[in-house]
Amino acid sequence: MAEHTIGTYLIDQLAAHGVQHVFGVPGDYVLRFYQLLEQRGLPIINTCDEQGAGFAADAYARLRGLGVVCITYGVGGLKLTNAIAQAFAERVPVVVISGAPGLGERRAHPLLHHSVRDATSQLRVFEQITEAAVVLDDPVTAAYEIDRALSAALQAKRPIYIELPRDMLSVPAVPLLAVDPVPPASDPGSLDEAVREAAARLSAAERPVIVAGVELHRFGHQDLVADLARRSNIPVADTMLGKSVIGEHEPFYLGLYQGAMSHDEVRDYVEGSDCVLLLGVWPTDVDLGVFTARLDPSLCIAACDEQVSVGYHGYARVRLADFLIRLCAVAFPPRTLDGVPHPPVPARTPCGPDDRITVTELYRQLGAFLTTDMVVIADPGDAMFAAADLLTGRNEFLAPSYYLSLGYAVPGAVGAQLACPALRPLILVGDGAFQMTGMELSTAARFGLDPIVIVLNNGGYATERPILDGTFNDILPWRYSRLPELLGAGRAVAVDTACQLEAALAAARDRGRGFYLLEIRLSAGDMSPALRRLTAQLAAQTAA
Ligand SMILES: Cc1ncc(C[n+]2csc(CCOP(=O)(O)OP(=O)(O)O)c2C)c(N)n1
Ligand SMILES: [Mg+2]
Repeated sequence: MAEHTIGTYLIDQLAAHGVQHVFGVPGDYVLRFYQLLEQRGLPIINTCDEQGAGFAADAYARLRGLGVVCITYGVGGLKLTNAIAQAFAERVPVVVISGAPGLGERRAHPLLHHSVRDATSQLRVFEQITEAAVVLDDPVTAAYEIDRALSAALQAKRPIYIELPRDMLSVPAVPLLAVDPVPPASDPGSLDEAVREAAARLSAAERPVIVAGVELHRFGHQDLVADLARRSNIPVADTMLGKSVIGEHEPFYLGLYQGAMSHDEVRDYVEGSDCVLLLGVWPTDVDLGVFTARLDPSLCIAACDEQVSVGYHGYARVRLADFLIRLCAVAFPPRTLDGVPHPPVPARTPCGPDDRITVTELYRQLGAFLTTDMVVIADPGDAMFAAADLLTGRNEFLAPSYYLSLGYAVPGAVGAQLACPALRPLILVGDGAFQMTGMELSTAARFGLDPIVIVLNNGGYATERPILDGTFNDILPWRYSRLPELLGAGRAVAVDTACQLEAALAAARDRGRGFYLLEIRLSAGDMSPALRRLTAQLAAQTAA
């Protein structure tokens, strides 16, 4: 085996896990590692800001299985914490590599730039928001620690933190032990019993339904759930966080379930079912329609990463994959999908040349515009909530719909297009969110990417106005469509009417000219019915 330094070992392990890009902003504690990354063929996508790099690495990981962000100490690392907290909350395996002061210089001069309290401050912050946090300060254990941390990220689908003191970069590494990446197996007895009881209930049910959740995506079980739906003819609803787990054009697709915020037909079907199979669903407030979901636990089968419950019976140590594989082999009684509702395709309302663009019309046109070579990336706000009705394909919708950090979509699109160059990003972003990280369009331009960017300009924080309004929900009205002039790249257009939108979307199909930004100038107070329903619930909660 060729001799490795700690730096080369780390880089080669990342490449071995399919990583082809690293996102970040350099600083003196990490510059030599950046040089080494380039020398070993891992290009660096340097973003305008570290948070942008974190979101880009997150989207890259959602599509490819692992993402990497590399930053300098303190000023860089601590700016990443929001993005990494989101990755932890939503189970996305992102590797954070932070350069750090060398061990030698720490001994000589404790007051080194970018330090906070002491040499462990940043490490302790990341321990809270990662699955494993390691410092490569010992040549004997460094390679082992790298393997152990990477294996933790891949198994738990959560971020990890690797701190690299700059004087350890070129120290020889000793690959000692292979870390066994085999995931814990299901308990055979528990698995048998869980499958038997679940299969009996699903077979006996008159109107069973599957609700597909986020873990199916994170653990790569999309084929299994589609297979189960096809074999059993049990219809499938998805959740906002699980949107993109299944193709929403499939014949067995019922619609998006979100408690009382769902369309009536979907809510009635799911809540009227006598056996609801919840696969990888997290009962978050957003996915349960701010806890308006009415699911009788005695009629539910819930399967997550490591346990299954059937009604009130719990089965420990049952892996979701094993449970699904076994369910796919069950001979269910024949059923048809007759009578199962399908999501309505919004009708085209004839519009005159001067008809003002509305959120409803925007999403109707986007529904007709979307093709299977696009990935929709939505920021929290009406951009994301209105997208509930947008039918997307498998792996073609990304949104942080649990942790809900604004500013995800533009940098996320940079990561997504680099992860899957065959997919063109369609970014849905509010004006407030755009003002947070929209400058990452500069990164998209620099690296030759061509997202379509839909900025919903509604004069500020529309999501918050129905909850509690004040001048704090206003923002400076930027001229978003002037951005190409500033960046010297891309195209943009301001859209006031439905007809202008049709023309702009037709022009957006033309590729090869960088990003295309559509500034959608909405009337004050215009919002999607989905957001109206959500904010009514949130307002009631805030007032309570
Ligand atoms: C980073 C971050 N800061 C603050 C919030 C709280 N917040 C939730 S929605 C919202 C308004 C978003 O405004 P905009 O992006 O314009 O979308 P709109 O609500 O207008 O659809 C804010 C500030 C958040 N979710 N994330
Ligand atoms: Mg807004």
